Amino acid sequence: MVYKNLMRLLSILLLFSFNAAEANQPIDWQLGFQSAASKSMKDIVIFHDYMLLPIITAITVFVLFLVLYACVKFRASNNKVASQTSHNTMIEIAWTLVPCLILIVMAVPSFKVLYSQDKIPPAEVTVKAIGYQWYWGYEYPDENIIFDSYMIEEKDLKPGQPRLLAVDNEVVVPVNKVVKVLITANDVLHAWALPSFGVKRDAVPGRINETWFKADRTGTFYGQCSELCGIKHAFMPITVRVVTEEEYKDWLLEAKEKFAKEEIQNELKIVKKNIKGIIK
Ligand SMILES: [Cu+2]
Repeated sequence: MVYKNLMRLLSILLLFSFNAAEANQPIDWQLGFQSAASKSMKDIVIFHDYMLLPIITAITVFVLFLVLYACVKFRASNNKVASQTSHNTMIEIAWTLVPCLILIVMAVPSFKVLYSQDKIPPAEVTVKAIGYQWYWGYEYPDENIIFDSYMIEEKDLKPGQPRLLAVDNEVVVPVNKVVKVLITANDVLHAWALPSFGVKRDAVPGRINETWFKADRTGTFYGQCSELCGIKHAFMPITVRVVTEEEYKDWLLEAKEKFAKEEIQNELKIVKKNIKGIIK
């Protein structure tokens, strides 16, 4: 009976992890990571699956064994006279050194992954993300493009658009190109995070953080603000659409007209002038 239940639990767990591997967004009852779409994320998944998970499992099983062993071996009914042992130098050295060694073994690949994320290769596309309460603003500094990206309300969702994750204006980037993301905020702390790319950076007012990713497949990827930033923190999602080189060029042509930075700034100036005129 116990064996049957255990197998059932295992199969459910496996099912969840396969499901998660298919999606570029969180799914119901998900366990584990979202599917990796960049080398950084693949490194993180390998580090987690083949190093952290086995170590955690081994430690948990070992401690469980010790607890059970102590419960049975040293139970009161079997030990009428309690043992007076209070020290064992060998054991004390071992339980200090072994965890140290485990930490050192873990640290080496961990730093490797960390530094590979930190070192930004020459960027082919640069995107600036600015966190606002409660939406993201984007700029393509080299392309004279600027736009805001708001979450789509539940009642306005089209089929296929995930609730709380889809936005009106998506970030569009080409596949297999190094994208540098400059991240800042205009009011409070936010964080730009996209699980499939293994990217998460704080957006700090008055400071520009940077990160990068190189998406290795096309698709629409979803992330969320990951720093508690106020009442609508949960409603400022991030959507990145990874497209082919040609599609990206087409989008650029379109976006340069639709989101032209100078035009928007000129319009703002006109509005400001008009307001001043009205006030006068
Ligand atoms: Cu936020």
